[in-house]
Amino acid sequence: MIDVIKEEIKNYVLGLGADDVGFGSVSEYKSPQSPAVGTIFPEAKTMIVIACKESSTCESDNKRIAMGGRLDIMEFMKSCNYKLCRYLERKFKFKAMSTPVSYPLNMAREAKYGLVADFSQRHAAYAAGLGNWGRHNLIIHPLLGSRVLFTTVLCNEELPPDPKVTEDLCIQCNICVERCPGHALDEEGKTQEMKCLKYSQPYGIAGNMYFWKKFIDGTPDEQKKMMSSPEYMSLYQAVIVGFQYNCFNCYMLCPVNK
Ligand code: B12
Ligand code: SF4
Ligand code: SF4
Repeated sequence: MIDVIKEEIKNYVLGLGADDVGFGSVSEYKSPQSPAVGTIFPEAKTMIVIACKESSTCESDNKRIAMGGRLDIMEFMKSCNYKLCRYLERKFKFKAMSTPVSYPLNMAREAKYGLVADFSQRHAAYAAGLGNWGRHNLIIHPLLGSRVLFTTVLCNEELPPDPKVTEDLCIQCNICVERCPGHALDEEGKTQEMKCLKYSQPYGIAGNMYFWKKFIDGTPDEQKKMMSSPEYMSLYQAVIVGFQYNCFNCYMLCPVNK
């Protein structure tokens, strides 16, 4: 019976248009930095992880267009989360909670000011058999490759987990390392976040702080100029729209099942 329910859920998620779905046991979620799942949802037993392949929009040299594609996929995944939660609650009377694809993030010092998520989608994807880590510290899906995002719905029912992907999917071509403009991947097994952020989010929090520090130190004339600069307008746009990614290289250039 439980296998039939799992199959029904799987078909429902694929019917929404997602590329893949995996089931993982909460006891197999082993994120070294994010808090325990029990602090989010004490009765959680199963992680239903959704995988969606990003379209070729991320290849555009026009980074606003590339980012628009990212916003499309995030909207879509958020809608999958909500629909799946309601489906589980309505149809099976499970209790379900969704986790963010990206933000909101914990901006406290212990979460490195937004660098450690309340729920790590990569560790969930690994536990749910949707892939394993490549040299770029991202999850490579066996069929969808690296260019894929994950999001998770937690539920209080024990559903049989899918087997983990154990084979090494990374072909060690080193493209991700060589094409990282910030040299953020030079050290194996670790992304140097600040080096990545400088290139991937020039109008993120660090750019914002840098701008305002310069503003505070400026003369009234300099301040006036700064208020009408493209930097200020871009920071304003980022505040309205959310993070604006300016680099997708490691994610988009990985040749595995591109
Ligand atoms: C904060 C964050 C960032 C930060 C910090 C990155 C980081 N070091 O984790 C910054 C802004 C730098 C960033 C950059 C990017 N991010 Co980001 N990010 C997140 C976010 C919101 C939280 C990640 C987190 O909690 N990190 C802290 C913890 C988990 O990291 P950790 O414990 O140190 O884990 C490391 C080790 O486990 C290590 N590791 C390496 N090898 C191995 C092997 C094994 C066996 C194990 C167990 C672990 C392991 O990998 C991890 C990273 O260093 C997630 C969404 C989410 N909620 O999960 C997206 C997420 C990780 N980002 C994603 C993407 C795509 C990107 C970018 C490509 C940006 C872009 N343009 O899209 C770059 C890629 C950078 C890179 N190569 O690492 C995707 C990755 C999808 C995938 N295929 O794996 C995610 C999962 C979003 C999503 N919902 O799909 N990101
Ligand atoms: S997103 Fe860009 S800057 Fe960040 S690690 Fe990947 S290639 Fe480097
Ligand atoms: S680009 Fe090459 S080295 Fe980097 S993760 Fe992909 S296969 Fe591995």
